[in-house]
Amino acid sequence: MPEGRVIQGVGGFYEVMDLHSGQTIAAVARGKFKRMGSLYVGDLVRYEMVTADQGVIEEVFPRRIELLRPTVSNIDRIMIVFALKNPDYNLFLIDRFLLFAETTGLEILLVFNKRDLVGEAAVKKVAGPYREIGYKVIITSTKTRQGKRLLLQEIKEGVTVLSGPSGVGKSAIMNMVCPSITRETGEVSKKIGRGRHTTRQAKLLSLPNKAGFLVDTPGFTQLDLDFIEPLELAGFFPDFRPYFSACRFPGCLHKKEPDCSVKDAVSKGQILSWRYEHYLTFLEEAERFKRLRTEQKYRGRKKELKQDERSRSWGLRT
Ligand SMILES: Nc1nc2c(ncn2[C@@H]2O[C@H](COP(=O)(O)OP(=O)(O)OP(=O)(O)O)[C@@H](O)[C@H]2O)c(=O)[nH]1
Ligand SMILES: [Mg+2]
Ligand SMILES: [Zn+2]
Repeated sequence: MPEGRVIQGVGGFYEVMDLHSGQTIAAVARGKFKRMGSLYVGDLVRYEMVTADQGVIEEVFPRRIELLRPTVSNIDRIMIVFALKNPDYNLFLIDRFLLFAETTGLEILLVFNKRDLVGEAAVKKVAGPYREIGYKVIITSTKTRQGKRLLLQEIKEGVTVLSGPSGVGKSAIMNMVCPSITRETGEVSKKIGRGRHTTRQAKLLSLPNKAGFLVDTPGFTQLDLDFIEPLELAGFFPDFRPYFSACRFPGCLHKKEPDCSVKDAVSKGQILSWRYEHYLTFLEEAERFKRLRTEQKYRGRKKELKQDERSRSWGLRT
């Protein structure tokens, strides 16, 4: 039975790309998957053709990883996009996106776009520290097409999720690397007949080589740190990792503890002080959620309290 990847799904109709030929077909799901939401974009499936141009999805392979907002499965890489200018980047927000990306364990690509709007010094100022930490950084401009080849090289295989604040150029970057976007959207619309309602759904866009896929998403901006254990937080800062094993206390949170080698590295300039300050802010947030979790009444009213906590933390974050 042929195998494919779900590219898009709207109201029980799916677009599936055959893993072997790269051809896309329209398909419906077998009874057991009919319930909305039981198939994800990104799912790897077995299907059968029932007519010349209509398939039926018979089986779904186990998912490697699921992203829930929006629902996408089997992601390989997270690409975080910020603009060098207009809108100006914000180091705290970059670190927050990086933190969420780190918790997934996926490969991370950091892209600074709108290179045409700034000089060399401005690029170095932000790209330098992140490269030093060890992140893969690519500088792009969709106006001059700078960085296009390097970027394509990095994303040529697997599924890449684009994430980043509004207005940084995510859609422009997708257009730059996938010039066929509009054509593909047109094809999908014809096949499943509901094209105009698809824009808010997650959708995989295939690169010209049909081996790499992109998903546009507003990303993690509204996520809370409620799933991160305070003690695990420092592990998501690759620049802290060389130091913690030398802290005096095994449960060191690198906050006020004596003989903390992370704090020591900060004072010697081996860890950037703003990275450490952001860590402390995230730590506070993670600790607040941990306290909430341990409060008994939190269990019964998990949702309401989360909502409440979210509105309070907005105020603190600015
Ligand atoms: N100067 C310059 N402008 C760019 C570049 N890339 C994108 N833009 C412009 O920035 C604006 C926002 O680009 P989008 O691609 O819509 O940004 P986005 O990240 O998709 O935004 P959302 O969809 O709101 O999340 C548009 O006016 C683009 O023309 C670039 O490299 N240089
Ligand atoms: Mg966009
Ligand atoms: Zn420590």
